[in-house]
Amino acid sequence: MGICPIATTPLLTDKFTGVLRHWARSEVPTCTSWGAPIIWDSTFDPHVAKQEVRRRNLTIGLTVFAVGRYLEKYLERFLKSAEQHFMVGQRVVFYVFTDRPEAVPYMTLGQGRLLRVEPVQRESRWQDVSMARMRVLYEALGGKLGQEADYVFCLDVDQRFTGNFGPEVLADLVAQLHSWHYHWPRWLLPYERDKRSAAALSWGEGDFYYHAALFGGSVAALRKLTAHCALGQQLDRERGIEAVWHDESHLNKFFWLYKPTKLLSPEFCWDPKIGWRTDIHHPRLIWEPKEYALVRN
Ligand code: 2GW
Ligand code: MN
Repeated sequence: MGICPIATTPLLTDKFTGVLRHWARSEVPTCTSWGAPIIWDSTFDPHVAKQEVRRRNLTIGLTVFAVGRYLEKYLERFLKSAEQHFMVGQRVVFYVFTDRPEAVPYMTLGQGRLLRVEPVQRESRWQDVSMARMRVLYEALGGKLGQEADYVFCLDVDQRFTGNFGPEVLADLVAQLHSWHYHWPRWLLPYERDKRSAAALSWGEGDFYYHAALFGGSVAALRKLTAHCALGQQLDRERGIEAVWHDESHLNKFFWLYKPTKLLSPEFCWDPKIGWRTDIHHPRLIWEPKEYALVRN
């Protein structure tokens, strides 16, 4: 983290973003109250980040879960788009967690890029598929993935890259602003409010509402994040309760306690159903349409 003394006029940011060109996007917040950059289209120089990755010879991991019907429905398009747009020209390791390794589509990958398929159990409730990710990721980060990669991004599979998604997004702890909630006043944000839950935030707590469809950071930071969320979920389960937005509620609690060092604007995970917005210039990753009738039980 660099210096960002005044919330609205960051002077310096981290090594991956270069000098944040906050003046290029004066209509949107480009810095949090704790000094983390919020990156928007045209506020960063992609070359600075590329040089930093080369200099440190970094490997970037991308994890995705494709369990049950989500494999046929989303995985191939997700991976193809990632190969086209995610960390182009960098060393990348894709980790696909699935209950059917043999059904993972064959992919031709660029130089320095590889795909690993890791078997996972199939959970009977969909909420458990989503929540089990934290525990599985915690273990993977403590194993081969954690040894291979320096920085890791953990994504939902029901989305697709539509533009360059490069190393400017890297930082120790990266959070994604939720595209449906970034304009809302804090009291309307859908945090877990039940005090019995480990994910609970009281009124007045919470900075932003973050989307669990994309988070990232260094291996050490993500070990802490996934441990915290997996433990919170476990405690809730023992009490017979479940947070309103499952793993996302626990993630939001974690980011309240441990502030992310970089935030990505909703351009980095946009829902096209929202329609046209003046502050969304260049969506780089978009949600795929949902067909709940088909995929949810
Ligand atoms: C999930 C819900 C209903 C039916 C199936 C599944 C499902 C999810 C599945 O059958 N197979 C599977 O691999 N998944 C994985 O879990 C997949 O990677 C998917 O992207 C992820 C999260 O489920 P998803 O994308 O259906 O949930 P969303 O888009 O409503 O996600 C938000 O809220 C979730 C918690 O309810 C998570 O926090 C998620 O990260 C958020 O984006
Ligand atoms: Mn999703």
